[in-house]
Amino acid sequence: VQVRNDFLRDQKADTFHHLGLSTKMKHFNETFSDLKYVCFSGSQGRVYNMADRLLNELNISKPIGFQLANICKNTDRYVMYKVGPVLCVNHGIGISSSSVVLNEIIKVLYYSNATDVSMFRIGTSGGIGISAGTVVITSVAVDGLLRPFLEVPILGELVKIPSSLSVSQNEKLLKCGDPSDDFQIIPGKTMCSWDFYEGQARLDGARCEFNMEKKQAFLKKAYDDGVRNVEMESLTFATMCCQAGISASVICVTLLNRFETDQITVSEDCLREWAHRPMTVVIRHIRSQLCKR
Ligand code: R2B
Ligand code: URA
Repeated sequence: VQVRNDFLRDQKADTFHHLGLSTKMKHFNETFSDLKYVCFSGSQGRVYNMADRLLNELNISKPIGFQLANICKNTDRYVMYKVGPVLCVNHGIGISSSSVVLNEIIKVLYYSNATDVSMFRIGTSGGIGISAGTVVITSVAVDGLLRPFLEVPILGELVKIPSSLSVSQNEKLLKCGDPSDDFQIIPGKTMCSWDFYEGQARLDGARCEFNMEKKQAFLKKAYDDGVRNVEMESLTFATMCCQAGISASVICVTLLNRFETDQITVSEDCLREWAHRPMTVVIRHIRSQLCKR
C-alpha cells in the first residue's frame, strides 16, 4: 500500500483522529499487518452484518463465546471490525465522509506494512433503466458531469484526480453469481454525485429548480453514456485506491429505477434482503480467493 506523501516518511507517529487510533497504540502493527481485504459500507449496521457473515461463512476459527469487537470504540464517527484478514469499516454518506475514512485506512495499512490489499465498497444506489434489486459492479466511476475523474479545490485551484477500478477483480466478481440467485449482477458506469437530491436529478428534495422533462432527459443521457446506477462514494474509492496501488471494486444493489420514481418505497424487509446481495457476492469472491492463497 503506497502513500503519495513524502512528509509521512519522516513522521514519528500518526494519529487517526476519526478512527480513534494512533500508531503509538500497543499491537498497532500486528492488528493490521495481515489484512488482505477491506470491505466498506455506508452504515454501521451493514458493516456489523458483513463482519458477522464473514465470521460465520469464512471458516475463521474463533474461541467459544467470541464476539465481534469494534476497533474504533474510542470514537463514534466510524466502526471497524476485523475478521481474520478482512477489515469491515463504514464510510458514512458522501465523498467527504468516505474521503476522510479512506485517507486514514490507507495510512493505517501503509504504516503496518500490509501487502496485496483489495478494497470493496458494498453499497446501495439508485438504478437507471434496470430493475430494482439488481447488483451493479462499477466499471467506471463518473462525476455529475459524467467525467471519469474527481475535481476538487486544493490550495485555491481545481485539481483533477484520475480514477480507476480493478478490471480483473471486477471480472472475478461478475462471475460470482449463482444459478440459484434471484438477482442479476451486471457491469455498468456509476455516477457519483455530491448530493442525494438535486445532484441525482430528484424532484423530491427541499429544493428543485428543474422539471420532469429535464430530469428524464438527463437520466437518459447518463443511461446512453453507459451509466446504470447513481450513488455518492464510488469516485472517492476509484481515485484514492488507484493512487494507493490498491485493487478496488464498487458493488452496489439498486433500490429503485430512477426513470420510474425518486422515492424509495420498498418494504424494510425487502431493503434488508437486497442489502445482503452485494455482500453475498463479495463473500463468495473472498472465499474463493482465500482458497487459492
Ligand atoms: C448510497 O446510499 C446513500 C444515500 O442514501 C449514499 O451513501 C450512497 O452512496
Ligand atoms: N443511494 C443513492 O445515493 N441514491 C439512490 O437513489 C439510492 C441509494
